[in-house]
Amino acid sequence: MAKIFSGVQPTSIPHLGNYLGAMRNFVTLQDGNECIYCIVDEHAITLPQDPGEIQRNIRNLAALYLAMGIDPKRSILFIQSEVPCHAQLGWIMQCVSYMGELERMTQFKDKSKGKTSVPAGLLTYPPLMAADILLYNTELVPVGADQKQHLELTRNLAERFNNKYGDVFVIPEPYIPPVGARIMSLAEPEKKMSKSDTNRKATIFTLDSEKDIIKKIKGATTDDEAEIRYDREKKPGISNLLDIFSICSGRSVEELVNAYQGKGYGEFKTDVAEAVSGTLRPIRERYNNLIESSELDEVLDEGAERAYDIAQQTLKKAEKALGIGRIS
Ligand code: AQP
Repeated sequence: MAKIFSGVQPTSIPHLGNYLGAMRNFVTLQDGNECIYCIVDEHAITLPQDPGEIQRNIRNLAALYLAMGIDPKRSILFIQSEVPCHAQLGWIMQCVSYMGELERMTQFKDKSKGKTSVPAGLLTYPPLMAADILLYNTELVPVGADQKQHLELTRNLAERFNNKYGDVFVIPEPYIPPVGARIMSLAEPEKKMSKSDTNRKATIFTLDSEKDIIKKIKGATTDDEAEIRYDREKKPGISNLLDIFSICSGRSVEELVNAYQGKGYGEFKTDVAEAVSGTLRPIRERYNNLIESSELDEVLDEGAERAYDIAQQTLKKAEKALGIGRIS
């Protein structure tokens, strides 16, 4: 039995990469583990958001968590900003962090590139993420490959704190799946699928219609050869579709490569689209039943209460170790 924590930003509807790389594993890890999942809305505001849109995204994400299979009887689901301990421990973790190590984070470099004024929150996002994880004595963090560096920083900050102030934090391990950890853009398969991609053909969102899914997969960038084989470097488009197909069909990449020998990209793409539609269809149907229900608010209210009970104990321990506040 492991303690699991992870989160997703309500910056838009989660995409296929978020689902295959992370959220799908959130569901399977519920078996035999203690899971806590979060809607990390304080992370979302590291870049400006429209208030009305982020409200809608928060509710959509809550409904999608449940639609994907998060069971509130087994797991805690809550909104980050509704448990103030995150911001409080986030500040403490900022004080433990060094500017240099934060500036070296790839995501910070990518997201600040070309900007004349960079929000400070973009730089201090990783210490807040460290706080999210450390508050719950987390042992395992299911994430996509792009979060590996932030996870390493979390471990370093926790160890640095423990070495200086005593054993307060559990040191977490990442859980990165062998297939699907880095789903690539359909338009430019050398870069990862991303919510913020301005090319709408690049990203499949988990609530896309079947028509859109088929259109996006049929239009996915591939190559001039007519051979279906797995080669991430030379055939990034086909390899990405093979990864997606493999997870959505439950068949191994090797099995698929053998099955599609001598077949054209057209037939292959039609079958990939069908597998993706088949995976997302039940999620969309459950989402439609949940989005207007009062069940969502009940789950989030209870989730915030249960999360707070755990989080405030760790926060108190950290504050006591540092000697801040009045220690009773
Ligand atoms: N392309 C991806 N393939 C596999 N996993 C991915 N994740 C993100 N993109 C991929 C994983 O999804 C979880 C939630 O991500 P997030 O909401 O924190 O967003 P993000 O990592 O910043 O990536 P996005 O969704 O593409 O947003 P933008 O465009 O804002 O950068 C994480 O576990 C992440 O690893």
